[in-house]
Amino acid sequence: MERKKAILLVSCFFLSFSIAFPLLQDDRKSKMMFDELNKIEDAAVYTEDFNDGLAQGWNVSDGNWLVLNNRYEISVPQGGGGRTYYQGQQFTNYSFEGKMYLDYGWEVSLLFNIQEIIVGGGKYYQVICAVDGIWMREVAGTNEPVVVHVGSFSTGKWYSFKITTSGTNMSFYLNDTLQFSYTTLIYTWGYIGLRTAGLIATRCYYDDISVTSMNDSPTITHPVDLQYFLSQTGNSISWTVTDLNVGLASYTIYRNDSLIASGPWTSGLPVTRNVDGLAIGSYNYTIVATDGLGGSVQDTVIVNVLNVAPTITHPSDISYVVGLTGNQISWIITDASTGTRGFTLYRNGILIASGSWASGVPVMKNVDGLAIGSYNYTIVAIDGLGGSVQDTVIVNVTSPAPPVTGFDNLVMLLCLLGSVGLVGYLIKKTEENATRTK
Ligand SMILES: [Ca+2]
Ligand SMILES: [Ca+2]
Ligand SMILES: [Ca+2]
Repeated sequence: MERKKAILLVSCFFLSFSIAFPLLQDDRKSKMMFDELNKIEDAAVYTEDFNDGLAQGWNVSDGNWLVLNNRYEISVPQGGGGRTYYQGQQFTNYSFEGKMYLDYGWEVSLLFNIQEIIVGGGKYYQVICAVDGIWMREVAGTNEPVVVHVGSFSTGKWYSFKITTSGTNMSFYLNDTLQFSYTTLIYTWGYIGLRTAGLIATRCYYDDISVTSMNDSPTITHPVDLQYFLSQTGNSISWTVTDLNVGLASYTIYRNDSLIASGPWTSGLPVTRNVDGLAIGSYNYTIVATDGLGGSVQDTVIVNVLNVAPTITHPSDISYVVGLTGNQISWIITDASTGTRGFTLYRNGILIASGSWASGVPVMKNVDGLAIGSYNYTIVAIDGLGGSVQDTVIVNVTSPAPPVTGFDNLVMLLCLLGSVGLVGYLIKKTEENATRTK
Protein backbone atom coordinates (compact mmCIF):
# COMPACT_ATOMS: atom_id res chain seq x y z
CA MET A 1 0.00 0.00 0.00
CA GLU A 2 2.77 2.40 0.96
CA ARG A 3 4.59 1.45 -2.20
CA LYS A 4 1.51 2.19 -4.31
CA LYS A 5 1.17 5.54 -2.60
CA ALA A 6 4.80 6.29 -3.34
CA ILE A 7 4.41 5.38 -7.01
CA LEU A 8 1.29 7.53 -7.22
CA LEU A 9 3.09 10.43 -5.60
CA VAL A 10 6.06 10.10 -7.93
CA SER A 11 3.74 9.95 -10.94
CA CYS A 12 1.89 13.04 -9.75
CA PHE A 13 5.18 14.76 -9.25
CA PHE A 14 6.36 14.14 -12.79
CA LEU A 15 2.96 15.05 -14.20
CA SER A 16 3.06 18.34 -12.31
CA PHE A 17 6.65 18.79 -13.36
CA SER A 18 5.80 18.48 -17.04
CA ILE A 19 2.82 20.84 -16.71
CA ALA A 20 4.37 23.55 -14.60
CA PHE A 21 8.09 23.15 -15.07
CA PRO A 22 9.33 26.70 -14.42
CA LEU A 23 7.08 27.24 -11.41
CA LEU A 24 7.97 23.91 -9.89
CA GLN A 25 11.64 24.49 -10.48
CA ASP A 26 11.45 27.69 -8.43
CA ASP A 27 9.45 25.97 -5.71
CA ARG A 28 11.92 23.13 -5.55
CA LYS A 29 14.81 25.51 -5.26
CA SER A 30 13.10 27.38 -2.43
CA LYS A 31 12.25 24.12 -0.73
CA MET A 32 15.85 22.95 -0.96
CA MET A 33 17.11 26.18 0.54
CA PHE A 34 14.57 25.89 3.32
CA ASP A 35 15.46 22.28 4.05
CA GLU A 36 19.13 23.14 4.26
CA LEU A 37 18.40 25.90 6.73
CA ASN A 38 16.22 23.62 8.83
CA LYS A 39 18.82 20.89 8.78
CA ILE A 40 21.29 23.20 10.47
CA GLU A 41 18.85 23.63 13.30
CA ASP A 42 18.28 19.92 13.80
CA ALA A 43 21.98 19.10 14.06
CA ALA A 44 24.79 20.55 16.10
CA VAL A 45 25.31 24.13 14.98
CA TYR A 46 28.87 24.20 16.23
CA THR A 47 31.48 21.53 16.95
CA GLU A 48 35.16 21.71 17.82
CA ASP A 49 37.37 18.73 18.61
CA PHE A 50 40.69 20.64 18.42
CA ASN A 51 42.16 17.72 16.44
CA ASP A 52 43.59 20.06 13.83
CA GLY A 53 45.71 21.74 16.49
CA LEU A 54 43.64 24.93 16.26
CA ALA A 55 40.88 26.65 18.18
CA GLN A 56 39.37 28.61 15.29
CA GLY A 57 37.05 31.39 16.29
CA TRP A 58 38.03 31.35 19.95
CA ASN A 59 38.86 34.67 21.50
CA VAL A 60 41.22 34.45 24.45
CA SER A 61 40.35 37.07 27.01
CA ASP A 62 43.02 36.15 29.50
CA GLY A 63 45.28 33.23 30.39
CA ASN A 64 47.65 31.08 28.39
CA TRP A 65 45.28 28.90 26.34
CA LEU A 66 46.88 26.27 24.09
CA VAL A 67 45.72 23.54 21.77
CA LEU A 68 47.87 20.56 22.73
CA ASN A 69 47.39 16.84 22.16
CA ASN A 70 44.15 17.50 20.26
CA ARG A 71 42.51 19.34 23.14
CA TYR A 72 42.25 22.86 24.55
CA GLU A 73 44.30 23.39 27.69
CA ILE A 74 45.23 26.06 30.18
CA SER A 75 47.67 26.19 33.07
CA VAL A 76 47.46 28.93 35.67
CA PRO A 77 49.62 29.66 38.66
CA GLN A 78 48.15 30.12 42.11
CA GLY A 79 45.94 33.19 42.04
CA GLY A 80 45.81 33.17 38.22
CA GLY A 81 42.95 32.56 35.83
CA GLY A 82 41.94 32.50 32.22
CA ARG A 83 38.89 32.88 30.01
CA THR A 84 38.25 32.17 26.37
CA TYR A 85 35.05 32.19 24.35
CA TYR A 86 33.86 31.12 20.93
CA GLN A 87 32.95 34.34 19.14
CA GLY A 88 31.78 32.77 15.89
CA GLN A 89 28.14 32.81 16.87
CA GLN A 90 25.74 33.68 19.64
CA PHE A 91 23.26 31.04 20.69
CA THR A 92 19.85 30.90 22.25
CA ASN A 93 17.79 27.90 23.29
CA TYR A 94 20.76 25.62 22.96
CA SER A 95 22.64 22.75 24.48
CA PHE A 96 26.35 23.33 25.19
CA GLU A 97 28.20 20.03 25.57
CA GLY A 98 31.75 18.72 25.82
CA LYS A 99 34.17 17.09 28.15
CA MET A 100 36.62 18.47 30.69
CA TYR A 101 39.51 17.22 32.77
CA LEU A 102 41.06 18.76 35.86
CA ASP A 103 44.65 17.55 35.74
CA TYR A 104 45.63 19.17 38.99
CA GLY A 105 44.62 22.19 41.01
CA TRP A 106 41.28 23.75 41.89
CA GLU A 107 38.53 24.08 39.26
CA VAL A 108 37.27 24.04 35.71
CA SER A 109 34.51 26.45 34.66
CA LEU A 110 32.04 26.75 31.82
CA LEU A 111 30.66 30.06 30.61
CA PHE A 112 27.36 30.49 28.81
CA ASN A 113 24.96 33.23 27.68
CA ILE A 114 27.97 35.50 27.47
CA GLN A 115 27.09 39.07 26.52
CA GLU A 116 30.60 40.37 26.94
CA ILE A 117 33.90 39.59 28.56
CA ILE A 118 36.04 42.44 29.78
CA VAL A 119 39.15 42.61 31.87
CA GLY A 120 38.17 41.77 35.42
CA GLY A 121 34.53 41.05 34.63
CA GLY A 122 31.87 40.91 31.98
CA LYS A 123 28.29 39.76 31.61
CA TYR A 124 27.71 36.01 31.61
CA TYR A 125 26.86 32.94 33.64
CA GLN A 126 29.55 30.66 34.97
CA VAL A 127 29.23 27.03 36.11
CA ILE A 128 32.15 26.10 38.35
CA CYS A 129 33.20 22.53 38.96
CA ALA A 130 35.72 22.68 41.79
CA VAL A 131 37.21 20.11 44.08
CA ASP A 132 35.15 21.60 46.91
CA GLY A 133 31.82 21.56 45.09
CA ILE A 134 29.77 22.65 42.09
CA TRP A 135 28.16 26.07 41.90
CA MET A 136 27.15 28.88 39.57
CA ARG A 137 27.68 32.61 39.38
CA GLU A 138 25.87 35.38 37.56
CA VAL A 139 28.75 37.59 36.54
CA ALA A 140 27.57 41.16 36.27
CA GLY A 141 29.24 43.01 39.02
CA THR A 142 28.65 41.31 42.36
CA ASN A 143 29.76 37.86 41.19
CA GLU A 144 27.96 36.27 44.10
CA PRO A 145 26.99 32.60 43.63
CA VAL A 146 23.36 32.07 42.59
CA VAL A 147 23.55 28.28 42.91
CA VAL A 148 25.51 26.32 45.48
CA HIS A 149 25.29 22.64 44.68
CA VAL A 150 26.57 19.78 46.76
CA GLY A 151 28.22 17.56 44.17
CA SER A 152 31.54 15.86 43.76
CA PHE A 153 34.22 16.74 41.26
CA SER A 154 37.75 15.52 41.33
CA THR A 155 41.05 15.66 39.48
CA GLY A 156 42.44 13.06 37.13
CA LYS A 157 39.32 12.04 35.20
CA TRP A 158 37.26 13.13 32.21
CA TYR A 159 33.75 14.39 32.83
CA SER A 160 31.15 15.01 30.18
CA PHE A 161 29.20 18.18 30.71
CA LYS A 162 26.01 19.62 29.30
CA ILE A 163 24.38 22.99 29.86
CA THR A 164 20.93 23.45 28.38
CA THR A 165 19.21 26.81 28.11
CA SER A 166 15.64 27.20 26.93
CA GLY A 167 14.09 30.58 27.36
CA THR A 168 15.01 31.50 30.91
CA ASN A 169 15.42 27.90 32.09
CA MET A 170 18.88 26.37 32.31
CA SER A 171 20.08 23.02 33.58
CA PHE A 172 23.54 21.61 34.21
CA TYR A 173 24.44 17.95 33.72
CA LEU A 174 27.64 16.15 34.65
CA ASN A 175 28.16 12.72 33.12
CA ASP A 176 24.52 12.91 32.00
CA THR A 177 23.30 13.41 35.55
CA LEU A 178 21.32 16.56 36.32
CA GLN A 179 23.14 18.62 38.90
CA PHE A 180 20.86 21.66 39.13
CA SER A 181 18.49 23.94 37.27
CA TYR A 182 18.17 27.69 37.45
CA THR A 183 16.13 30.54 36.01
CA THR A 184 18.45 32.83 34.03
CA LEU A 185 16.49 36.04 34.14
CA ILE A 186 19.25 38.40 33.05
CA TYR A 187 21.02 36.77 30.07
CA THR A 188 18.97 34.34 28.02
CA TRP A 189 21.32 34.03 25.06
CA GLY A 190 24.91 34.72 24.08
CA TYR A 191 28.30 33.17 23.43
CA ILE A 192 29.78 30.09 25.09
CA GLY A 193 33.17 30.00 26.79
CA LEU A 194 35.62 28.27 29.08
CA ARG A 195 37.38 29.40 32.21
CA THR A 196 39.57 28.31 35.04
CA ALA A 197 40.87 29.99 38.14
CA GLY A 198 43.48 28.82 40.60
CA LEU A 199 43.14 29.06 44.32
CA ILE A 200 46.15 26.82 43.84
CA ALA A 201 48.13 26.18 40.66
CA THR A 202 45.76 24.53 38.21
CA ARG A 203 45.86 22.80 34.84
CA CYS A 204 42.81 21.57 32.95
CA TYR A 205 41.75 20.33 29.51
CA TYR A 206 38.61 20.68 27.41
CA ASP A 207 37.60 18.70 24.34
CA ASP A 208 34.78 17.78 21.96
CA ILE A 209 32.85 21.00 22.36
CA SER A 210 29.48 21.14 20.61
CA VAL A 211 26.46 23.38 20.60
CA THR A 212 23.10 22.07 19.46
CA SER A 213 20.47 24.66 18.76
CA MET A 214 17.03 24.34 20.24
CA ASN A 215 16.27 27.70 18.73
CA ASP A 216 12.88 28.31 17.14
CA SER A 217 13.04 29.57 13.60
CA PRO A 218 11.45 32.93 12.90
CA THR A 219 8.06 33.05 11.22
CA ILE A 220 7.16 35.42 8.41
CA THR A 221 4.01 36.81 6.85
CA HIS A 222 3.16 35.99 3.26
CA PRO A 223 2.08 39.16 1.47
CA VAL A 224 -0.14 38.61 -1.57
CA ASP A 225 1.44 38.67 -5.00
CA LEU A 226 1.05 42.05 -6.64
CA GLN A 227 0.80 43.59 -10.04
CA TYR A 228 0.87 47.08 -11.40
CA PHE A 229 0.82 48.86 -14.72
CA LEU A 230 4.08 50.11 -16.12
CA SER A 231 5.21 53.42 -14.57
CA GLN A 232 2.70 53.29 -11.71
CA THR A 233 4.33 54.12 -8.42
CA GLY A 234 3.73 53.40 -4.75
CA ASN A 235 4.17 49.63 -5.04
CA SER A 236 5.93 47.82 -2.23
CA ILE A 237 6.11 44.51 -0.42
CA SER A 238 5.99 44.51 3.35
CA TRP A 239 6.98 41.41 5.31
CA THR A 240 6.84 41.02 9.07
CA VAL A 241 9.24 38.57 10.70
CA THR A 242 8.49 37.36 14.21
CA ASP A 243 10.86 35.57 16.55
CA LEU A 244 11.17 35.64 20.33
CA ASN A 245 14.78 34.47 20.34
CA VAL A 246 17.14 36.38 18.12
CA GLY A 247 20.81 37.16 17.96
CA LEU A 248 22.01 39.43 15.18
CA ALA A 249 18.84 39.19 13.10
CA SER A 250 19.36 40.03 9.45
CA TYR A 251 17.60 39.66 6.13
CA THR A 252 18.54 39.48 2.49
CA ILE A 253 16.17 40.13 -0.39
CA TYR A 254 16.65 38.61 -3.82
CA ARG A 255 14.95 39.60 -7.07
CA ASN A 256 15.05 36.70 -9.51
CA ASP A 257 17.96 35.22 -7.51
CA SER A 258 20.03 38.42 -7.51
CA LEU A 259 20.76 40.03 -4.17
CA ILE A 260 19.20 43.49 -4.06
CA ALA A 261 18.94 44.41 -0.39
CA SER A 262 20.00 43.37 3.09
CA GLY A 263 19.82 44.69 6.61
CA PRO A 264 18.69 44.02 10.14
CA TRP A 265 15.12 43.20 11.13
CA THR A 266 13.20 43.56 14.36
CA SER A 267 10.60 41.05 15.46
CA GLY A 268 7.11 42.34 14.73
CA LEU A 269 8.20 45.32 12.65
CA PRO A 270 7.74 45.32 8.88
CA VAL A 271 10.55 44.94 6.38
CA THR A 272 9.41 46.93 3.37
CA ARG A 273 10.79 46.80 -0.15
CA ASN A 274 9.73 49.25 -2.84
CA VAL A 275 9.17 47.50 -6.19
CA ASP A 276 8.48 50.52 -8.43
CA GLY A 277 10.29 51.22 -11.68
CA LEU A 278 10.40 47.73 -13.13
CA ALA A 279 10.09 46.96 -16.82
CA ILE A 280 7.12 44.93 -18.02
CA GLY A 281 7.51 41.34 -16.87
CA SER A 282 7.28 38.97 -13.94
CA TYR A 283 9.65 39.07 -10.97
CA ASN A 284 10.02 36.98 -7.85
CA TYR A 285 11.08 38.71 -4.66
CA THR A 286 12.45 36.35 -2.04
CA ILE A 287 13.37 37.41 1.45
CA VAL A 288 15.53 35.20 3.66
CA ALA A 289 15.49 36.24 7.31
CA THR A 290 17.94 34.69 9.76
CA ASP A 291 17.69 35.11 13.51
CA GLY A 292 21.46 35.06 14.06
CA LEU A 293 21.07 31.89 16.08
CA GLY A 294 20.89 29.35 13.30
CA GLY A 295 17.17 29.80 12.60
CA SER A 296 15.90 31.07 9.29
CA VAL A 297 12.74 31.63 7.32
CA GLN A 298 11.95 32.80 3.81
CA ASP A 299 9.09 33.96 1.66
CA THR A 300 8.57 34.76 -2.00
CA VAL A 301 6.22 37.31 -3.55
CA ILE A 302 5.61 37.52 -7.28
CA VAL A 303 5.44 40.99 -8.84
CA ASN A 304 3.92 41.36 -12.30
CA VAL A 305 4.41 44.61 -14.17
CA LEU A 306 1.68 44.92 -16.75
CA ASN A 307 1.55 46.59 -20.12
CA VAL A 308 -0.72 49.61 -20.60
CA ALA A 309 -2.99 49.22 -23.65
CA PRO A 310 -2.78 51.94 -26.35
CA THR A 311 -5.42 54.67 -26.64
CA ILE A 312 -6.88 56.03 -29.87
CA THR A 313 -8.76 59.17 -30.96
CA HIS A 314 -12.31 58.89 -32.29
CA PRO A 315 -12.61 61.04 -35.46
CA SER A 316 -16.09 62.26 -36.55
CA ASP A 317 -18.05 60.29 -39.08
CA ILE A 318 -17.69 61.57 -42.67
CA SER A 319 -20.29 62.36 -45.37
CA TYR A 320 -19.48 63.49 -48.90
CA VAL A 321 -21.16 63.79 -52.28
CA VAL A 322 -20.12 61.07 -54.60
CA GLY A 323 -17.22 62.13 -56.74
CA LEU A 324 -15.88 64.77 -54.39
CA THR A 325 -12.33 64.31 -53.18
CA GLY A 326 -10.12 65.17 -50.21
CA ASN A 327 -11.92 62.95 -47.75
CA GLN A 328 -9.80 61.13 -45.20
CA ILE A 329 -9.90 59.66 -41.71
CA SER A 330 -7.02 60.47 -39.34
CA TRP A 331 -6.52 58.44 -36.18
CA ILE A 332 -3.88 59.09 -33.52
CA ILE A 333 -2.74 56.16 -31.39
CA THR A 334 -0.84 56.82 -28.18
CA ASP A 335 1.15 54.35 -26.08
CA ALA A 336 4.31 54.72 -24.00
CA SER A 337 4.92 50.98 -23.79
CA THR A 338 5.17 49.19 -27.09
CA GLY A 339 6.83 46.23 -28.71
CA THR A 340 6.28 45.54 -32.40
CA ARG A 341 3.40 47.89 -33.25
CA GLY A 342 0.88 47.11 -35.96
CA PHE A 343 -2.54 48.03 -37.23
CA THR A 344 -5.13 46.49 -39.51
CA LEU A 345 -7.89 48.45 -41.21
CA TYR A 346 -11.24 46.98 -42.29
CA ARG A 347 -13.98 48.42 -44.49
CA ASN A 348 -17.29 46.70 -43.81
CA GLY A 349 -15.37 43.84 -42.19
CA ILE A 350 -12.97 43.29 -45.08
CA LEU A 351 -9.26 43.89 -44.59
CA ILE A 352 -8.14 46.77 -46.78
CA ALA A 353 -4.86 47.93 -45.21
CA SER A 354 -2.26 47.13 -42.57
CA GLY A 355 1.02 48.53 -41.36
CA SER A 356 2.89 49.98 -38.44
CA TRP A 357 2.16 53.04 -36.32
CA ALA A 358 4.06 55.36 -34.05
CA SER A 359 2.74 56.86 -30.84
CA GLY A 360 1.27 60.32 -31.47
CA VAL A 361 1.71 60.16 -35.24
CA PRO A 362 -1.57 60.14 -37.26
CA VAL A 363 -2.59 57.05 -39.19
CA MET A 364 -4.47 58.40 -42.24
CA LYS A 365 -6.81 56.71 -44.67
CA ASN A 366 -8.15 58.40 -47.80
CA VAL A 367 -11.79 57.44 -48.37
CA ASP A 368 -12.38 59.11 -51.79
CA GLY A 369 -13.80 57.28 -54.76
CA LEU A 370 -16.53 55.32 -53.08
CA ALA A 371 -19.88 54.59 -54.65
CA ILE A 372 -23.00 56.02 -53.05
CA GLY A 373 -23.63 54.16 -49.84
CA SER A 374 -22.61 53.77 -46.21
CA TYR A 375 -19.31 52.27 -45.09
CA ASN A 376 -17.76 51.50 -41.74
CA TYR A 377 -14.02 51.83 -41.38
CA THR A 378 -12.59 49.98 -38.36
CA ILE A 379 -8.95 50.18 -37.32
CA VAL A 380 -7.43 47.70 -34.83
CA ALA A 381 -4.03 48.68 -33.36
CA ILE A 382 -1.80 46.39 -31.28
CA ASP A 383 1.15 47.51 -29.15
CA GLY A 384 3.10 44.27 -29.53
CA LEU A 385 2.92 43.65 -25.80
CA GLY A 386 -0.57 42.20 -25.64
CA GLY A 387 -2.44 45.52 -25.62
CA SER A 388 -4.82 46.58 -28.38
CA VAL A 389 -7.39 49.26 -29.19
CA GLN A 390 -9.87 49.87 -32.00
CA ASP A 391 -12.13 52.54 -33.42
CA THR A 392 -14.81 52.76 -36.13
CA VAL A 393 -15.72 55.71 -38.37
CA ILE A 394 -18.81 55.73 -40.65
CA VAL A 395 -18.45 57.18 -44.16
CA ASN A 396 -21.63 58.14 -46.07
CA VAL A 397 -21.41 58.85 -49.82
CA THR A 398 -24.39 60.71 -51.24
CA SER A 399 -25.78 61.45 -54.75
CA PRO A 400 -24.71 64.68 -56.52
CA ALA A 401 -28.08 66.63 -57.17
CA PRO A 402 -31.04 66.97 -54.88
CA PRO A 403 -34.37 65.52 -56.33
CA VAL A 404 -37.53 67.77 -57.13
CA THR A 405 -39.67 68.54 -54.17
CA GLY A 406 -43.57 68.48 -53.73
CA PHE A 407 -43.77 72.29 -53.45
CA ASP A 408 -42.28 72.76 -56.91
CA ASN A 409 -44.82 70.32 -58.39
CA LEU A 410 -47.70 72.31 -56.87
CA VAL A 411 -46.37 75.58 -58.30
CA MET A 412 -45.99 73.97 -61.71
CA LEU A 413 -49.51 72.57 -61.55
CA LEU A 414 -50.92 75.98 -60.64
CA CYS A 415 -48.95 77.58 -63.46
CA LEU A 416 -50.20 74.94 -65.85
CA LEU A 417 -53.76 75.42 -64.75
CA GLY A 418 -53.32 79.18 -64.95
CA SER A 419 -51.87 78.88 -68.45
CA VAL A 420 -54.72 76.63 -69.58
CA GLY A 421 -57.29 79.14 -68.20
CA LEU A 422 -55.55 82.07 -69.88
CA VAL A 423 -55.38 80.31 -73.25
CA GLY A 424 -59.10 79.42 -73.02
CA TYR A 425 -59.98 83.04 -72.19
CA LEU A 426 -57.96 84.35 -75.13
CA ILE A 427 -59.57 81.88 -77.54
CA LYS A 428 -63.00 82.86 -76.29
CA LYS A 429 -62.21 86.60 -76.68
CA THR A 430 -60.91 86.04 -80.22
CA GLU A 431 -64.11 84.21 -81.22
CA GLU A 432 -66.34 87.04 -79.77
CA ASN A 433 -64.40 89.64 -81.70
CA ALA A 434 -64.78 87.66 -84.93
CA THR A 435 -68.59 87.39 -84.44
CA ARG A 436 -68.97 91.17 -83.92
CA THR A 437 -66.88 91.81 -87.07
CA LYS A 438 -69.32 89.63 -89.03
CA1 LIG B 1 40.16 16.41 20.53
CA1 LIG C 1 14.91 32.26 16.84
CA1 LIG D 1 1.38 49.42 -24.24
